Amino acid sequence: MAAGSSAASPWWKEAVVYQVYPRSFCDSNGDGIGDLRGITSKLDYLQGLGVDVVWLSPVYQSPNDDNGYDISDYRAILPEFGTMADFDAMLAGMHARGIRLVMDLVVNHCSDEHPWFVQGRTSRDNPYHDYFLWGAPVDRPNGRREPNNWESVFSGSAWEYNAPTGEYYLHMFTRKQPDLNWENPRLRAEVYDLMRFWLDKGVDGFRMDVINMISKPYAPDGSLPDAPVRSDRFLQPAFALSCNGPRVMEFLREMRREVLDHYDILTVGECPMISPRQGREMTDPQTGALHMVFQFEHMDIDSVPGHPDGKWAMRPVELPELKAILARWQTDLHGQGWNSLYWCNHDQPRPVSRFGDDGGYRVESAKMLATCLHLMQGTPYVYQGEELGMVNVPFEGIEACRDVETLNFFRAATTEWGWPPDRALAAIRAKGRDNARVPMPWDPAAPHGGFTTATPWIDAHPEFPRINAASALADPDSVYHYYRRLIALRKQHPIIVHGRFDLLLGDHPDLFAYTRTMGDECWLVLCNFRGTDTACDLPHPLRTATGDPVLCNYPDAAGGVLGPLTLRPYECRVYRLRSAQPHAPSP
Ligand code: TEU
Ligand code: CA
Repeated sequence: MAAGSSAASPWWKEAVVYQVYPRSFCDSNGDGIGDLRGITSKLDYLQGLGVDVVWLSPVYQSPNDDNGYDISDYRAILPEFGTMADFDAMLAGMHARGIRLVMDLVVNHCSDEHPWFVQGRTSRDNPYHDYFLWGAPVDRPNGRREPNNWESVFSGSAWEYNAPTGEYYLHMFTRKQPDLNWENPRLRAEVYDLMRFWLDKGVDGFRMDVINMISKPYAPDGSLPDAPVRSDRFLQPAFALSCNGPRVMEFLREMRREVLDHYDILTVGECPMISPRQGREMTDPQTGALHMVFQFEHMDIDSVPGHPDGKWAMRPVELPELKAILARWQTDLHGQGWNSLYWCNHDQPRPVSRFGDDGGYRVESAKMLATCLHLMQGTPYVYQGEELGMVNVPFEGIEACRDVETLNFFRAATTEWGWPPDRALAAIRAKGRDNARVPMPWDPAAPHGGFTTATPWIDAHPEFPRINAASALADPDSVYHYYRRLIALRKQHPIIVHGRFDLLLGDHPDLFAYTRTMGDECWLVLCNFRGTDTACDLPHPLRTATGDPVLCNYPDAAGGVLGPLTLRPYECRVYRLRSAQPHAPSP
């Protein structure tokens, strides 16, 4: 367990978090579905990696319309995953190894099978009716009767008609995920109570699902206004409109007063569309609400901004834009808030395929991406399989996919947007969430990579004989052992946690270079994001500085005068400078 809390440096600033997607991590009972006992059986693997915290995606009772992000009982374990006793054993096993557990708190919405909704939808007088967001039908010339033109994040209308009360209910995600009404103090009290249930069991914090969506953008008359019209379709994207509403900070400060401040925990809010300024406000230790946020600016970098087809309208990644985004989050929060650091999670494609090279330089680019991320200031998150350098999946057809967002997109794109199926499938191979949800590969020689002895709920990655944990553990030069060394560095060198970040060569199209400075110590991080040799002409005075290599993803980096450097394909180098350099302003 990382060092205990202290005002100077609380444990969650020094920790590295590993995200487990339980459905795909390890199946212990041969039903093809990952489970809690499977996780417990792999705790030594996680301890060996050196991670301090596990973020566990939802394991609560759920009909699994959105793989557990649709909760029907917040205080019960989904039987497919095991029992509460299995959960308690897993938690005890983590704590015994010095690993903390952060649970996934999904309270922007619940399942339509939650008793709150089952009862609340029966009548407008039901005490649970006001736990949800309702809208009256509207008569329009085009025949559409939804209360407004909002499109769900998962395609289709964000409204579903409820016959018993003759009105529509809002669901920003699937129709089986009705949004909760946070304007209702009774609902908020229910949420705080369920949070205490898990914290009193010894859970060490929460990752809060789309938590900046809990305050809706009501108009003065109490209605939810139409989303801006961006195309000739009736439905218009409302994701941005429904994020960062007027009472988000008020609600979260109340949550902090009522619950969070009473426990020594880690809190991280998933906040799509949040800006660095809003991130600083959210994570300000005095006036904020959460320790850190998952921002999405770098995750939206290969999507066409404001396009009606959302993330599926893709554009190439421009490295200067990526660097500017990450650098801004570093500088805007330094000394005032705190960053999470991530390249992927269960919603994102594999970073090696997205930002590196999933061909000949897979290993080098996986190590380079890890170095670039983990040596910035913030709490790093490793998503299961990232430490193996896993790559996207060459899905052969839509029938190989399971994710509701993907299946809804494929249907909308091919039946309403006029996309040829092959174009939709190509987008799914690049950006689909199932890329990160195929089973963890444990064993090259076992069926399904050793994830299960049954048929898995989703096919194992075809590359598992080559890319798997057992092979990685046996290879000292594997991505796994590189992550292990990188994570260990964080524990040995305070500059990684506390040092100031300064971007170098901001306009360089191929290099991501920065320094970290703390007192008279200065580290230089150089990352080549290209599959070719790249000249690295450092700005004065760094060009005449001398440095000692701390870490490199090629075997032969040497120290000495840095001078003009050439970085090999996807090469990264970390130097500790022998004398602190007044930071050379990046051109
Ligand atoms: O994700 C919200 C969210 O922003 C994602 O919809 C993401 O932007 C998109 O899927 C990118 O492809 C959270 C959870 O992480 C996700 O798994 C859930 O499906 C969603 O909320 C609803 O709970
Ligand atoms: Ca199982």
